[in-house]
Formats: sequence, C-alpha cells, structure tokens
Amino acid sequence: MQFYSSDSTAPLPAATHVLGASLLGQGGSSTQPWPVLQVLTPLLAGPAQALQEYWHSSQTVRHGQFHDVRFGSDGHLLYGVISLDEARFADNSGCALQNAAEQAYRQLFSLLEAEGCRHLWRVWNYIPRINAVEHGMERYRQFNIGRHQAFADFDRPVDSSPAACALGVADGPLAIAFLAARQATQAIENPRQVSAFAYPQQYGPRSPTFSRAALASNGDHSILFISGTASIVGHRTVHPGDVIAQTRETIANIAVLLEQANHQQQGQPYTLAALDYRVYIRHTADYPAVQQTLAQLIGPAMRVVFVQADICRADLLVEIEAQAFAAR
Ligand code: 3EB
Repeated sequence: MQFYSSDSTAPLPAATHVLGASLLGQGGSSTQPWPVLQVLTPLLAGPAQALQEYWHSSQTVRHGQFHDVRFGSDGHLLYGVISLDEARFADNSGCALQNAAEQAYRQLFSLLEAEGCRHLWRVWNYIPRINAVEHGMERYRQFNIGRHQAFADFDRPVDSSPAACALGVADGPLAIAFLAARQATQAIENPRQVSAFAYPQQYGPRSPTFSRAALASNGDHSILFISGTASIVGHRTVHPGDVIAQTRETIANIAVLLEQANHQQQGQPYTLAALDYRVYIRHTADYPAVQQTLAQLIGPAMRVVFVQADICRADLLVEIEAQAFAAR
C-alpha cells in the first residue's frame, strides 16, 4: 500500500494519482475528473475564499461512479463522495433527512463491498440546518437514526466505527466524504468520554456511530485520524457559553487521544504540535479567542484551517478535528 496525503500547499499531483478532494469555502469550482466534496461554509482566516485538500496516491487511481457515490481508488485505498438532496427522500413520515442518511450509508457500504475496501477509516458528514427541529426531533438526531440503521442493515458493529465528524452547514444537500481501505484501522476511544456509540438516550434514540480516533498503518507509513472533538466530558457538554474553556477542554481531549494512540504504536510519538487541524467555530465573532487559545496550547507554528460551521449539539461552540501522517 502506498500513500496519500492531504496537503494544501504541495504542488497539485497528476490527475491520475488523485483519489479525490474536499473543497472548503465559497467559490472554487469542482469540474475535476476526481470526486470533490463541496463544503459550502465560510473560511474564517487567510486570504483564500476556498481551499481544496487532496488525497492522492503514489499509484494509479481509477475514478468511478456507483449510484450516487463518486469515488477514486488505487485498489488499496478508496475516497468517495456522496451528496443527496433530501427532497428526493420525502415520504409520509416526513423524515426526509433520516431517509437520505440511511440511503447515503447504504450506498457507501454497498460500494465498499463491491470494491473490496471493506474497512471504513474516516467519514466527514455535513448536514444542512443540523440543529433545526423538524417533526419534533432535532435534525442531527434524525441523521443518527438513518446512519445507525444502515450500519445495522450491513452488519457493521457500531463499536468498530470509523473516525468521523458531523457538522452543520446553512443549506444545500447532505454531503458526505469517506476514506476506506482493504486494511482495518485500530479504533481509539477516550477514557475521559463515554464512547459516542454508547451515549445515553437523552442525546437521541439512536447513537452516533464513530470512534474517537483511528490509527491506520501499513508498516512503513501511518496515519492518525482524530475525529471531531468537542468540550464533552463523560457524555455531558461542559463549559456551555464559554468558548475559551470549551477550546481548552477540547484540546485536553485530543491530548488524551494522542496518549492512547502512542500506547498503540511504535515509532515517534504523536504530539499536539505535529497535527494538522481543522477547527469549526459556530460564531464567527469567536474566531480571535479560539485562535489565540490554540496558539497558546499548540504553539505558534500550528497548522490549522478555521471554518464557520454549526456543531451537532446546540450548546457546543467549537469542534476540532485533526490528522497526522508519519513515516515509520
Ligand atoms: C461528540 O463528541 C461531538 O456524529 O459522526 C463528533 C464527531 C461529533 C463525530 C458524528 C459527532 C460525530 O459527540 C459531535
């Protein structure tokens, strides 16, 4: 297995080696031959209006389409994108988003089986109006019901879930990107937090299906995915209304995940300073406070992209995800 990286500053690789990309921000076009996840949410810093992050391989990539999924695969690693307009899934129950989520994940799992890349490594979920309540239920909870149902239908145990994130965007389709591979990851949980797949019912009738982090490795390369992480201890939100304290608590959670990951692997330990971060901030006005707090905790050379997005609990103001690549 040869590798992939996501680096927005590196020169663009040849199209025949691009698995796919995500395009954050406004503007930019995605008429490329590879799959692109469009995340229509504003970037908060830097001169760029839009930022494209690529996943590429040293091997030749084949691009394809499977139902509504567009994907690129080198035979070992597969990146796919699906975006579904939930209006297509309206029925008498009124749970269009739930139906769209179930359909998206059913297509995703079918593709992975057809392509022989059974192991889901990382999923990025972008949900329009995530905190809105419709038909008596918050839309994030509807999304969770549909996602959970697809896991059950495909005999996917929720306690071996991928690393993931779930963020809210203003409008547009349900948009999901994912990485999957022939090899499994090591799932990592956070001893400070109840596992998301075991959250109590007060957060919705079906639990989210993600692990707190995942470590993937092939002997001489490894990649660590830190899922969307927030100011949650046990299963409760802590520091409601205090974005600086939430940022500190989130980094404390990520530091614990790094400790857990370092127990599970040989080689150079992962550190906060060596991660690539994506930070989602609910209120644009909180950006300077979050930026300063992170610079103190991570160091001035931190590599971070700031994005405005809604978080899946109404009392969460910030969510942070990260990844790290290492040669072993
Ligand atoms: C949390 O810890 C915050 O539903 O896939 C983080 C990462 C969160 C992934 C998901 C949700 C998800 O519960 C929210």
